[in-house]
Amino acid sequence: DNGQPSKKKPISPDEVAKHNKPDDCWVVINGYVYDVTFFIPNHPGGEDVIKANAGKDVTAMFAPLHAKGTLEKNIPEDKKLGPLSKPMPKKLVCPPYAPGESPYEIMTKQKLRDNMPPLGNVLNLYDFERLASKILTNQAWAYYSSGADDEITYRENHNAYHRIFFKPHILVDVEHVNLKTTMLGEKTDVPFYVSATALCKLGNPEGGEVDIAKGCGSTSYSVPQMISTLASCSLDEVAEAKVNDKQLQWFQLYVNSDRKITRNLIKHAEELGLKAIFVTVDAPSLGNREKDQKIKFTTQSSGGPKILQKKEDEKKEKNSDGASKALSKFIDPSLSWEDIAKLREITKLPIVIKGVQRAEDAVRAAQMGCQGVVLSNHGGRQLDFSRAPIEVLAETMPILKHHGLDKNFDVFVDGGIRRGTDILKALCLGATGVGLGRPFLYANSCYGQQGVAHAIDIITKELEMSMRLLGVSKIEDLNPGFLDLTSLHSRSVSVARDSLYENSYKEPQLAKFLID
Ligand code: FMN
Repeated sequence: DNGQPSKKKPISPDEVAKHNKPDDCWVVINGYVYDVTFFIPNHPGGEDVIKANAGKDVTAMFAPLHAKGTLEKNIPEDKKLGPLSKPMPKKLVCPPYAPGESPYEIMTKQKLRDNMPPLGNVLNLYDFERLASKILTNQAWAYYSSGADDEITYRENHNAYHRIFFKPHILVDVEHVNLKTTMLGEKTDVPFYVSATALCKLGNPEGGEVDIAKGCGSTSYSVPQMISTLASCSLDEVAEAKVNDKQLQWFQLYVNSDRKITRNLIKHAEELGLKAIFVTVDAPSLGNREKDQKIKFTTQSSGGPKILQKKEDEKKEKNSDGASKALSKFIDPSLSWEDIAKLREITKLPIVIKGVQRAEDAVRAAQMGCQGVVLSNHGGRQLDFSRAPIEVLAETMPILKHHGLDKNFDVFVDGGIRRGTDILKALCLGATGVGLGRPFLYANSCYGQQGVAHAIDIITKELEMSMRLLGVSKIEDLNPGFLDLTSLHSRSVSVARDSLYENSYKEPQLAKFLID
């Protein structure tokens, strides 16, 4: 269904094929013909990709990157030309966008996709990551996995958890462990949520964020989902995909330079029953993600590798950006605390500032009436050498307490959380809840809704077991006294090697494909 009215006359493939020039450019999307000539200079993904595919059916390239409704919003009526009378010939149908990949690589990845291990073989969140690294397109893998610059923060986010150890209590009745808690005034079954990640359709072209919504509501605990401004499904689609009424959804807001657009987005999120606005403030300019930039949003006609031959080609290449940059041009770099105060006035929904990296800013957010903060560095994708959020949490909670702001103010953390013990450490330090980004992207890319549900099961079971072993049966009983924080700030500690131990130790293996 292309969503377009059918009163216009059908157009033949031959006619479409004639309009194949930059100054006369028609394309077919979902069986409907559009004249996109006027839009070429404004296309956020760059001009080249449209110009190179003039006169073709571009559905397979378009779908993973654009939410439903994108065409309705951006193409005026007179440029919606009419339905296609019959399918375009094969040579004028673009393959899915896979820059830099040979047909052999594409085929190999498809073969692996057809031989995914049963979900029961996936025991931890790293298994999803390894499988995803083998089957995702180069573009999706680069976009999802990249961190900024040398990826020091990306790795530090997780490594910092390794510098905290537990001090368990023994002989506590832990027969029943309760993971229920409250986030932003709403009851939740578990103290974690799926954090906002853009472009979920890059990895799961059919389901995207909709499959995450279904996965979040289909286990015995329902898990909150934060939906990105840059989601590849529309907000309506994701909201509709909720499985049950108690399922929480939140809206992640990138503030647009055009505030009218931002106001409309917030209003729409309210109408759809989303329960909070998370304003992301750590991306006034996009971080330097080099893996992502190397795979550019550029011309691709055959699905084969792109080889630059001439100087002119290099010049053209300059205009195109990596996926992140291409999508984020609208984000307002002038955003300031005054804007947050204005946002406070236009919605009654809780406002949470996402991307706080020092205690003073958490205090300021609390003082100006925000309901919470996410201590986050965007999964290591923005300023390299930002500190790990868990370290910032340990610094922030005592300061909030000192100002009497630790009650009725929610402090979330995200970045590098991969194990139940990571969550437990954050909860001991006073976090209300934690967000996971990439693990759910990978689970969704490999197995869709079932993968998301399985990831939830894995992390919930890990958390429950770790709590039991720590000697705690409910979240409110957790406190920093359970942790040995001696090494938290020691970013590198030199210890003597234990060669007997190391040589006899066998590394655990990640999940294998059936044809490994
Ligand atoms: N954060 C946002 O606020 N908005 C986004 O659109 C967004 N897109 C992301 C896309 C990708 C591929 C990734 C990996 C992260 C994105 N984030 C975004 C950051 C996540 O919300 C979260 O802060 C981060 O992924 C947490 O780190 P983790 O991936 O190690 O769990």
